[in-house]
Amino acid sequence: PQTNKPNIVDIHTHMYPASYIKLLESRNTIPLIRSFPGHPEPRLVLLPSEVPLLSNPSPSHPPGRPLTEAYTSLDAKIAFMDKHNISISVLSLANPWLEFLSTSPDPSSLLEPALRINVEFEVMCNQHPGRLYFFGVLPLHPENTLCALPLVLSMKMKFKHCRGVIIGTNGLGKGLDDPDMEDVFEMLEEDDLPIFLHPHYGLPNQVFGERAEKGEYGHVLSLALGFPMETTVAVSRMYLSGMFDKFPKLKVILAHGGGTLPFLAARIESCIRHDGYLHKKEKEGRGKIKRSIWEVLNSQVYLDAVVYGEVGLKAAIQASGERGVERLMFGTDHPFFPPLEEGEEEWGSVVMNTEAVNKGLGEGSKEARMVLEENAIKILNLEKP
Ligand code: 5CU
Repeated sequence: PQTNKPNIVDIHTHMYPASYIKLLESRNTIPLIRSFPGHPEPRLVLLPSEVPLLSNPSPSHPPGRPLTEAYTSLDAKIAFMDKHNISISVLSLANPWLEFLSTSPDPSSLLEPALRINVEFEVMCNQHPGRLYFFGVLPLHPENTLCALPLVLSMKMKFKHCRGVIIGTNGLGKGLDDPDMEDVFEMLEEDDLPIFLHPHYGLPNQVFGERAEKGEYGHVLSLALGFPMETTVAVSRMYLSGMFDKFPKLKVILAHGGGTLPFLAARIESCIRHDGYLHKKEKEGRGKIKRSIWEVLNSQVYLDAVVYGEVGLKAAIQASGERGVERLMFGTDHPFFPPLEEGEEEWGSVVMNTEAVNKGLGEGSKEARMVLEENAIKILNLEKP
């Protein structure tokens, strides 16, 4: 990395290892990889909002995104890191992880791919000592919550570079307020493995209307609004169900600055305080949420800084409490949001996130250094470069 800028730690940076790519190549429902006539690169089709476009693909703009080497190549990841002054990356499998396999009747069918992917990440980390860590993937199957146990155990023991797990908002199929998730949360709390919570589904297509469904607005509505709302709903359900009270040492890192949680936390709090049903339940001793959403945000939740602007960044810090600046960690979302024109080497999406930190907190300030580098080192127990 260049020496005149602070080193950056990127905690939100994805890859699809070789075995996952092979899996997607073999599929004909999403997630899948497919080639379209007239387009040299195969395309990666992931999102539920892309399904309507798959059955009738536009010849000029087929669904999905080009599967470039940025998604698959470790050399490309390292070159990206060097270009953007990133000294350490905490890699994770991108959405939708292994959720599409959870419909198989045999829970163990998830175990083998999960194990293989985690091994692939560990091998990558070993190739670049000190520069790479990863969030592992879990085999979450509705029929057998404990099938993740051997992997969780080996994350601490065998995978020296594993610093937590990435999961989606669906959990075992019924969200993160599902009582069956308690087994999973308990294992992660016990092993002090933070959850990196990341969206995949967005909001239902109908919310965005016919023109969006026909692809007229590209991915804008699902990614800018659907993804953050999905995270907000998932973590709010988790909070309302009392999961944070049950697992007070569980750490949850929310993608994209917590979705819209920083902006909506006070509204959630007010709705709780003024809800007749919850009030009655509490009076009858049938359950009380012990801590306010603010207290949870200040103690168990961490936010990434993938918000692209100063306003969102400051909201995320403020929502995270008096010492909120200690709870934000920089991310890029690489390899998503690449430059669209050839020859643009620096990624505009990364520049926006870096500038948000530098403008919001002051370039070179102690606070900016914390968000760009130091918080992640401390929270995720990384080796200082
Ligand atoms: O562009 C996209 O579809 C995505 C995605 O699927 N996941 C993500 O993390 N960012 C962007």
